[in-house]
Amino acid sequence: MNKMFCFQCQESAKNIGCTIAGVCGKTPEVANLQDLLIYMCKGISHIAYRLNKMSVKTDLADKFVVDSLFMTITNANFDKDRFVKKIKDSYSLIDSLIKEYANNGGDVEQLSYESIHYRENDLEKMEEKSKEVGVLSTENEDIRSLRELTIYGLKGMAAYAEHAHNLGHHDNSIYEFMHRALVDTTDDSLDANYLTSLVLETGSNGVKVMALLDKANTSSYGNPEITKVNIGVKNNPAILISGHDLKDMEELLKQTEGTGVDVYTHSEMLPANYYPAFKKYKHFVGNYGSSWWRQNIEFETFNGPILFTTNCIVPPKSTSTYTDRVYTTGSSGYPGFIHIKEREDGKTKDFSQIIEHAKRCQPPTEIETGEIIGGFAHAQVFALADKIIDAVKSGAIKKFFVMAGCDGRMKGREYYTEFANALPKETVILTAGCAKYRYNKLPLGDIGGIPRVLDAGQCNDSYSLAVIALKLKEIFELNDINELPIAYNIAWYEQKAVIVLLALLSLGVKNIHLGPTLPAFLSPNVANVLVNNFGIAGIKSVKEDIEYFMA
Ligand code: FSO
Ligand code: SF4
Repeated sequence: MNKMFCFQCQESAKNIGCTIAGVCGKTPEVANLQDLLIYMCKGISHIAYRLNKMSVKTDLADKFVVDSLFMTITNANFDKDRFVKKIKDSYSLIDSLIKEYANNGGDVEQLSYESIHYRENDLEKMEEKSKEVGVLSTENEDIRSLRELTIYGLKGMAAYAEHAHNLGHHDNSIYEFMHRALVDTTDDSLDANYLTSLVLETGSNGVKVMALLDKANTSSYGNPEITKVNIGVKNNPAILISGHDLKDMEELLKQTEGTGVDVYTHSEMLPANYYPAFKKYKHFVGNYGSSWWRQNIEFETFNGPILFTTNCIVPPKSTSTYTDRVYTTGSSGYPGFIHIKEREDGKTKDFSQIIEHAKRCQPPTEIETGEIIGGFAHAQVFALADKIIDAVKSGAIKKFFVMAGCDGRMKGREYYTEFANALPKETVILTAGCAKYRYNKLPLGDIGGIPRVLDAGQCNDSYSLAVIALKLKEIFELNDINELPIAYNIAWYEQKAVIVLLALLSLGVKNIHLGPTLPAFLSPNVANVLVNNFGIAGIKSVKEDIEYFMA
């Protein structure tokens, strides 16, 4: 008997599913509570969807579902207590939604989805229930595959919607879609054809949410610009900030100014260095270390406190000495790490505890020196458009390789470093997400001043890469985005990469190669649909793939 079942990320055990404990470190208890929380969200969405159809706004339900989906993303939250609380909070939210539905003339008898009436507080019973309602409760493997593919896309959407929300940017149509899609995943009358179109619709809503977040980020902090980011250290105590939330970044920089405490980014927060609004802070030193999975090593030598604003958290080892220096905020959490509370209406988060902690710590130990270059989001690339177009026309650039997505600890990911190294000199890598750490420190040079690795930013900034592709299509007067000299060799890990992939598919991008392994949640039939209709493929050897792409 399985203790749990999860197959949402690229590390899922044997590429089938984690059944004893998560390869990520998630305990069966937490995995099961996550399943139960998703089940509660489906109930909430059943009511919110009906209210939305009556043109009634459902702000609390929207926020609840977005937070919950985000909390269940791989490596975001390992804290059992937070899930128990969230599940119990759903009961009162559902009660108020039922009331509102009745007040608007809705027929409460119609609210038959089971979780709407679930009110258990006993932990053991909650765990038992979770086993009935998890992923495997859908028996048909193709329907299960399409439902989960939709839900993982929604999880990615939720992450980006939450960051946009934190910056005051909303789009109700996105929340409405999320409610409807969750309801659709519970409807046994919907067949594989319908669910396939739902998957694509999830992709087009993914484009929408990434555009919203792009607007939120750039209107708040300016357009990312070409930046040389210091990877060495200074001699002051410091805070390391990781994850993706730029509002947290802003508030931390403001609160640390003038305190003698420096700030460094880790992993996916590196692109914060590219924003004009953050570059002005003298105590914002640069980036420390590399991608998320190296944190067990890099946090040791950082010496100061670390703030997680989102995933990816790696459980500390029993020998780790940094455990008491780690803080989480937002959707992230880990038992034993201190959690910084949410903003109260109109106020900022209070990071004073971390700042005081930093003052008691040694400055970071230097692990490398030098600079990395980034900041090639759409506005910056458009500013260089003439140069790039000339290089393409003269043959100096023969092909662009979109190598966005995620990094991970699997040995097979060395492929991406080898691939980048082996690419012909007339190629340029367009990257976003933590995947970049596999090649952003390689001496790959430039083509007439254009670096051979152009980093657009975080995984959500894959949107920038799509905008760039669409612009090139227009400039070269092509009918089809697939006629561009762009190849897609994408590394995936968790559910934000799923929404990025679905977004690209919805934009008509074909022949995306996905590695290091294809998702375990794709049933053979669903994988075939993706192969036949979109040319999705896995990766082979570096040599074979380069020959294929350059042919
Ligand atoms: Fe990476 Fe983790 Fe940004 Fe993900 S740090 S793996 S796709 O959370 O979100 O790229
Ligand atoms: Fe396994 Fe990934 Fe799920 Fe963790 S998130 S339990 S590694 S499939």
